[in-house]
Amino acid sequence: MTTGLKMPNNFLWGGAVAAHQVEGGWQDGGKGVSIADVMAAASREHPQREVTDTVEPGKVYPNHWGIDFYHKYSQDINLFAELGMQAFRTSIAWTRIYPNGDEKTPNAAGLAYYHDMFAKLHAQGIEPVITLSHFEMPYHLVKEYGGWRNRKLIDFFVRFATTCFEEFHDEVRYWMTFNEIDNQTSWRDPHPLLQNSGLQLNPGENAEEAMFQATHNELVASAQAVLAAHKIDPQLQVGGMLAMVPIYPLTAKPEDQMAAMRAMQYRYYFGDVQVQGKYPSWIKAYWEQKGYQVKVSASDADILRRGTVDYMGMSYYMSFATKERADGKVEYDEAKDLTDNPTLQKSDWGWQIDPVGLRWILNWMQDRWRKPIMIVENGFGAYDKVEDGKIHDNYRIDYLRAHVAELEKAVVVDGVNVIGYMMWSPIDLISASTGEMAKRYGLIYVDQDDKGQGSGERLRKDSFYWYQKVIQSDGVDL
Ligand code: P53
Repeated sequence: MTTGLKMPNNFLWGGAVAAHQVEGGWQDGGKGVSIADVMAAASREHPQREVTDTVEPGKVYPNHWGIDFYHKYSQDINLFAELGMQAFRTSIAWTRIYPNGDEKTPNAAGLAYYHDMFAKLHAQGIEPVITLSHFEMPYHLVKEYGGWRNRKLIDFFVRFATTCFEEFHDEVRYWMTFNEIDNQTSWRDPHPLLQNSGLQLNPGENAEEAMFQATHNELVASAQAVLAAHKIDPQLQVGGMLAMVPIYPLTAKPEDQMAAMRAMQYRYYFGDVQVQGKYPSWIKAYWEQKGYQVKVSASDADILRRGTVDYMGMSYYMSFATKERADGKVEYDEAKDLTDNPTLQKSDWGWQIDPVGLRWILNWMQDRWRKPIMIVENGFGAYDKVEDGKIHDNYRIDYLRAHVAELEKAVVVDGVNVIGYMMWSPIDLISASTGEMAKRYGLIYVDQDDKGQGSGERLRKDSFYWYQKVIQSDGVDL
């Protein structure tokens, strides 16, 4: 492949995971039950993960074991060091620190676990990058309080965040508040509402209104967390985190252009609030037309205005396309208004592969928000085959190479301020959407199947050696 462009010296190359997808040890060290612990596995054909009130016999709960990172982190971090990773993004499981979420004092064993992990990372010269809430809120907060539609969650989250900042501010500089807060714009699907906000809809409840209420509370909590972090240690960098998916107009028809503009406004208003400190104008008009009563308290506007983020974290996997609606309305409903893009190929899970879209969205973010950007996820879920102890995952290398090449153009040619790239994922893990192990993302293979069976052995894939060269050469050798 042609050589890539040289990336700045201080650019952070790394890899990302989330606690619930790797740790396992779901009842170890005083950990409480998280929403991920009651989410049964699904499959590619039937992707809907069922949430059960209790752990039911006969059902498969893959987040109970993850890839046993809870016990194996030390050896896995050695592999990350061998890979050359300069940064490692994971999350702090809320339920290890506050097992039920509403306690007054934190769980010492949980704090000790992360101190140890961060020490191990620093010993290997790897910078930890930490998400506070990555699809793993305490299930108690769902059952007792109704999840994020309840304002009490703001205090619980801010207490958790403050504990983490006080405890780890010498060890962790880069933080993010909520993972992919914008995934909830597909509110017609119950999964993101549950996964992001712990919402189980009441009979007759309007899902979209509930989404706006829950995410308002999250945006206030996020802003309060930023303020708390800067008070504890002004050096701390706190970001938002969005799943960036460009939504293109299908054609040059003005109506298609308008549909795409509204789709982008709708999916990314979270970023407007987190960066600009206030809601965009279209939202208030929209709430009014729909008759939504989003409860906002008197001090919220001031908190949002002051608690703006230091940078924007983002994931990138794919792009969407949309077109004019048959009913002529300029509205966006993610379950109804997306259309295939005939110019793109799809992954086995139907995700449209679009490397140029990464350059496109980085430019869009730079122009709109003018904040540093950190790519904290980008990767390819695929079936892998082990042959004689080797995994020849050229398809994954092709995906990553094409995306890194476009990232480099965005940084070097277009001048976009991207401070790091953390691919998803250095190691195989449990898929968030389906709970499968078979949808593999790793540069390191984990010998384990969808039911948790296997030796758990770690094997370096071909992509491991490829990424090692990319990092060593500052992005020149793709
Ligand atoms: P999985 C949807 C669309 C884009 C990214 O996803 C998404 C999702 C939700 O699944 O999630 C992020 O494992 C998420 C990770 C997740 C990763 O993308 O469903 O932050 O936790 O594992 C890949 O294939």
